[in-house]
Amino acid sequence: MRRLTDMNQDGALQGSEPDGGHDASGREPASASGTVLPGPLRDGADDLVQLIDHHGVRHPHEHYDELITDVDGAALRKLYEDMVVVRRIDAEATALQRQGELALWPPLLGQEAAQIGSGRALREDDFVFSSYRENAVAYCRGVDLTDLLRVWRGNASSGWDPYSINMATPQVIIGAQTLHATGYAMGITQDGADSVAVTYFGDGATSQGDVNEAMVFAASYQAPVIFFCQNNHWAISEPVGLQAHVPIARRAPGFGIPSVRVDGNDVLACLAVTREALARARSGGGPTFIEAVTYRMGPHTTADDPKRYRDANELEDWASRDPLARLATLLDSLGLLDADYTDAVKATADAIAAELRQGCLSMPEPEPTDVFKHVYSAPNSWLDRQQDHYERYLASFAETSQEGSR
Ligand SMILES: Cc1ncc(C[n+]2csc(CCOP(=O)(O)OP(=O)(O)O)c2C)c(N)n1
Ligand SMILES: [Mg+2]
Repeated sequence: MRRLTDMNQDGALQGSEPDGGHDASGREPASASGTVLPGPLRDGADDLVQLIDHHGVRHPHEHYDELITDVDGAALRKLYEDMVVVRRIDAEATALQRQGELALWPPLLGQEAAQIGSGRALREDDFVFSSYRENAVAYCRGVDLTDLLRVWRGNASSGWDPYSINMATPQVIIGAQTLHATGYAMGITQDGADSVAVTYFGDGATSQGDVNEAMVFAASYQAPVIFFCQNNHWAISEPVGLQAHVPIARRAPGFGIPSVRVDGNDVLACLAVTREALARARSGGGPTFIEAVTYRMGPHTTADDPKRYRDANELEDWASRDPLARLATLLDSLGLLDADYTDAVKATADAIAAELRQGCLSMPEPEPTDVFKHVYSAPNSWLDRQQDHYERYLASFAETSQEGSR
């Protein structure tokens, strides 16, 4: 796997790439002229859209700049604050798991820009269908912090009412949510609405039949759905290059879906490409596939130890492309990162983390029969019989203990 140190100053890889340039840097091989130019969306686009490079330098873009003209200094600061907060939420939840308060947690460390940039582009009436790692997207949707943890504490089968924040509860069956999103998007068309379904999934998920079937339907019906793939370079312990010999974004045009490859550690670029895809979907232009090239800096979940399968150098390389650090550098260069501001952001993040912890520790224990709730939306006699049987079974313990105490 190619290291970032193999790149020239422009970020272009030196030499040829045996796997079609699908390396850990997320960059394409240099073109004949030796440069890689980020370009506007086009079918099969392989160029990486980047507006803020990993040194924190803002690069003008002839196509995408017009989509973010409203992002002034205050808005950039807001994006930075969001990313600090979600990183803090992630760290707190990881700590809660280590302390035995959560059974499991899937960290998003490193993927903050992809999730905040896209999440902040959405309208309230858009609908998100995600996997388990999109906790920053849930934060953008306004999820109750305690709800975020319910499932991971083993306290509930699902965390929240999807219609309360227009986001389905996380899907653990890899890729299944892309079908749900496509079906929902087909419904949007039938309703004559202009909202959009956005589905998040990983690089690994793109090898699932569900994702491919979803793309066939989305293209056939020109459904208003965005396929937002976070290529974090790993599917648990399998590197992306194993299953994708060409950049993942190149697959979508084969289904008739335009695609774009974006620097997933650049929050501004993620915001811009998502806005473009939303505008296309709202205006009847159908689906878009976004590949956000990012990196999972932590373990797959807290049950995983990535040291067993990945090179420490790779992590180090990606740490130098950290999404928060580059935005901090940009803000600093604009004179927008003084100590008062960073202290205030830290205080906000700490307060939210404290709220998260408090919500976790004070969550009431569920009743055993809660497991029967929300299985069906309407009464079901078969389920009622099972619940009745289970209640009598539980009651038998009370009778036994009373007999024992006589
Ligand atoms: C249908 C299905 N197959 C396998 C699994 C086991 N599994 C859980 S996570 C995962 C890897 C997913 O990788 P990716 O799509 O890249 O998402 P990431 O975890 O990197 O965010 C697998 C194979 C599953 N949950 N569902
Ligand atoms: Mg992955």
